[in-house]
Amino acid sequence: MQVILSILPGFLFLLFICGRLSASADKQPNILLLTADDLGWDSLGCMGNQLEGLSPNLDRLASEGLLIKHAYIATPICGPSRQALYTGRFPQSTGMLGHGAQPPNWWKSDNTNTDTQSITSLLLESGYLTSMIGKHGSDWCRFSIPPHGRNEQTGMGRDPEKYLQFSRDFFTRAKKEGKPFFLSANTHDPHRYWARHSDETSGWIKNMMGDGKWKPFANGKPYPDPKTRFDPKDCPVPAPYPNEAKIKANLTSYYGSVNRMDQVVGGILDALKESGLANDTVVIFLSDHGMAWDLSKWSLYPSGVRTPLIIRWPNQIKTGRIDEHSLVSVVDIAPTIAELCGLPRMKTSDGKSFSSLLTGQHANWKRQSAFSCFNYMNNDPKMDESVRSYSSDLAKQFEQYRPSRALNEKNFCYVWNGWSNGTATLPKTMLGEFHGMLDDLAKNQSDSEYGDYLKTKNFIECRVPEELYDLAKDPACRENLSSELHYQKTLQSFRQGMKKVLRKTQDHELENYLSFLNNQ
Ligand SMILES: [Ca+2]
Repeated sequence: MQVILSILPGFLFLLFICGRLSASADKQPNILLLTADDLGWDSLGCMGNQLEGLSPNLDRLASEGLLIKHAYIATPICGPSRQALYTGRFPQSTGMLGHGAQPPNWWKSDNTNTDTQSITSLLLESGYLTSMIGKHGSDWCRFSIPPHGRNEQTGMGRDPEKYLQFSRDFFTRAKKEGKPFFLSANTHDPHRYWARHSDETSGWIKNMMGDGKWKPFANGKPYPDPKTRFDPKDCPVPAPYPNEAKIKANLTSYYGSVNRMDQVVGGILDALKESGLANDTVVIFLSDHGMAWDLSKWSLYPSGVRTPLIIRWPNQIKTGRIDEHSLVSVVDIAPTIAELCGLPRMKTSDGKSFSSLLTGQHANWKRQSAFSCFNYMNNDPKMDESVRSYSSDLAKQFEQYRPSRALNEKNFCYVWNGWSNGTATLPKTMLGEFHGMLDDLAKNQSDSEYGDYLKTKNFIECRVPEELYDLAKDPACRENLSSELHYQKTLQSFRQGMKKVLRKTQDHELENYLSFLNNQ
């Protein structure tokens, strides 16, 4: 029996490749999963960003494989977003709702998450050599080589040389052992604090590095500055933000960090090429969510939940393919990897394998919308521990719990904010740098482009219960159409879709959503 189980993945894989992909793929592929931290969907050259020299390595990677332009993450904060990536399950299915100890005590009494699988552990069990470098955050993943995630091991996730060295050693070991590999390599760039930003202080670095031993670079930091220093006037402004000098000055710093993230990726890809394993390796790149400003990170608009998704598999995926039409959710990635590697279907995943898109068979892919949610940051564990069980008025009792649910389509974004009642606000710890700039920006009387900054400030703090945006006309999500007569049919369709997802995933906020709809 044991023999049959050990050869089963390879047998299933042969069935798979004979059916769908080129016969030249005669063994289980390696997987190199690359993630950026807090990278906006439109912050790469291949996704349309016009800043010259921003992301040469990722642009080249995209040109060598498939770029899926409409991919969406599950929740716009680091830890739970990555949990969803590895498990193929939404936060409400695993209970991985925020940072810190998860699931929280108050989540579900029946612990329905115990059968959760992770793609990492499944590959390990099937004989893959597995490891991880940089930011991770999944309690479900086990590795054959211990995770390499401490700040002194990675230069706070920002030192290209440390990533290159680790990757080189890992690929060498995989070759020596003759095993297929899974490597998850995750930069901390472009997470705040951004390169050369005034907040990037020695005190912050000291605090982040803790007691770890490290040797400073010439700049006094445990990582080098980006090779490129962009001119603020050249920096494109993402849709939600005004085209103001103060905004552009901050974006210079953000784009510098994006550029260093690209350098980290370039080093890992060089190491892969040197190893001679590149032709047998599926490289996947995505971000864990949008940039760390209000209206992006922590938000469910495309600026918060949309990500570039690049997949390269030499000789299997045609080079230079751009998929503008298909819509993919992050929960689809683990089931896709499982299929490509010949593993049995992931039973508990909320997603489906999109392997048909790799060969251009779009007709077989039916996803019309992508679900995303926000629950809480859990940045106050004591407050979290004070709540023993879930109740429908949790958002009223518990300031940091701010449940929102969204469906994104290519042309529309629908959001329900279960906590918003006109007076409740986001906790102060969730109000970011852009929010902090709004009082100052409001003094600019000459700005005719952006409108009322103080209205935006109030909106960020309080939101409204239901939002609908026509993205073709309003990519910045500034004009809420949920009350407009012309859009009622679209609104009803999203409400039906939302009910379906919440029911299917047994979301703990389902009853609150139904109650909201009953009162409309
Ligand atoms: Ca993140």
